[in-house]
Amino acid sequence: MDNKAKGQCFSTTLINGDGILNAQGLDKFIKQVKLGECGLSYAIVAIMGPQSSGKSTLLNHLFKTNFTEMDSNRGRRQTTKGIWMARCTGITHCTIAMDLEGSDGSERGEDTLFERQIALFAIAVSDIMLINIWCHDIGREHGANKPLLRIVFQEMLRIRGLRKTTLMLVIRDKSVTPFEVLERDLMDDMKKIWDSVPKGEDNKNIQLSECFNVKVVALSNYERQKEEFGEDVANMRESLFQSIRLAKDHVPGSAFSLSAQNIWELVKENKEIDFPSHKVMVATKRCHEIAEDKYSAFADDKIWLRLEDGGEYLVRGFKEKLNSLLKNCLSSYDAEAFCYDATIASAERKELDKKLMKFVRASKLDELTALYEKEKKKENLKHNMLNAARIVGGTATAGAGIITVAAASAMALSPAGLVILAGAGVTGVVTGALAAGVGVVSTTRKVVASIKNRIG
Ligand SMILES: Nc1nc2c(ncn2[C@@H]2O[C@H](COP(=O)(O)OP(=O)(O)O)[C@@H](O)[C@H]2O)c(=O)[nH]1
Ligand SMILES: [Mg+2]
Repeated sequence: MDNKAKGQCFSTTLINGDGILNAQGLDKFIKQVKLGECGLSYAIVAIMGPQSSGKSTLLNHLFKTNFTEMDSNRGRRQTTKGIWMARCTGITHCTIAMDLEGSDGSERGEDTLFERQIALFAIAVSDIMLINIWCHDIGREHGANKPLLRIVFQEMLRIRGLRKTTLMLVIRDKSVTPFEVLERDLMDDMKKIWDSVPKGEDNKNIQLSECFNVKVVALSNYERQKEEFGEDVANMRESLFQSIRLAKDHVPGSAFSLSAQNIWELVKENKEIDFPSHKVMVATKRCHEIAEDKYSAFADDKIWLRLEDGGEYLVRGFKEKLNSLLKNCLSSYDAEAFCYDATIASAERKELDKKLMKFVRASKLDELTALYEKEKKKENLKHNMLNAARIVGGTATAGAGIITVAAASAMALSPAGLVILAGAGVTGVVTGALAAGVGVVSTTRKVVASIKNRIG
């Protein structure tokens, strides 16, 4: 694999060998692969199977990932601990591969708890599960695939309301036995295991086909038949593409981190995973977070801050600018929240809209009121001076013109707490500095009225 492709995989530990989920690494990974921007258009593919059965090798060949493969010269020791993940680079559709710790590694002895936990987690978060099965194990009473499939079925049945997951059984080191025969024998094995798994009252009659879309593929031996292996992998990739493209019934990409962390917590605490309520929890939390982000972005927006500053900028198309800022804020919320539950997303949108209105009202109108009052004081001062001059001299002259103050300006408090000008009127010929002062006041008055119009 070239270095560029390697760099683009961003492979990272998701859950380490001690069962700790790497939340920081996960968030970083999600940013790097831009999963948050994918909405529902992405797929998670996980692989399980015996240790050293070529899981990492297969993922790397399928998706140009860079998972660590065992070096056969150094003995068949466990290489992948816990769960690793990487972005698949050999495919346009956003696809994340998860490489799981081998299912029969001698390092953990007889203890299958961790194996069960990572299996349950992988089933809950992934769209497609690949399961490595040694060809020579098919049909054998004590084949290595049996305990693994049993675990997968048992754990699957513990999830309430789970969407159907694609289960692709990958026969490794296929023999000369025709594929149809291998497939039939494997399906028979599966059926026996499924029937023997305790299902509880709720799931008593549930069929394997109701939980999984089962597919079977067979691959040549990677070490001895490299060329055939390559061809088989290419065919497998084609068949996977279809399932990858159809995968949609999962949480949106921007909720993947939250969802994975919550599921892993439930798994570790041995609590039930109820998929529909999990989705509601995720939608509620994420829509709220998105709304908070958009709200802060609005308050920090450069244009908004310039509007808030007032000044010359304020008086030029204030209403249009404010409207377009508010519209952008809500549409950028919609762009992120559209893939969540519609009722939850729209309730949160209403809250955001209300909050924005409150914010604009509180900050902007106070500012404008203060500006207005400042200008008003200036005007009053001039007015008083002119009035005094009129009293003294009958008619006051200022510069080139004659000024007549027809009515004193009055202030009134509207129900919304907004100071508005009531019955103000300045008539006459105004010149010089006085003209500028009155101009600002009247423009400010118009702006206040227009905002009031928009948000009142
Ligand atoms: N027999 C066989 N060996 C394989 C195959 N694919 C990979 N290997 C070898 O098996 C060893 C373990 O491979 P690795 O991908 O690390 O296995 P993992 O532990 O399942 O991830 C390596 O030496 C690989 O070269 C295969 O299809 N058949
Ligand atoms: Mg591996």
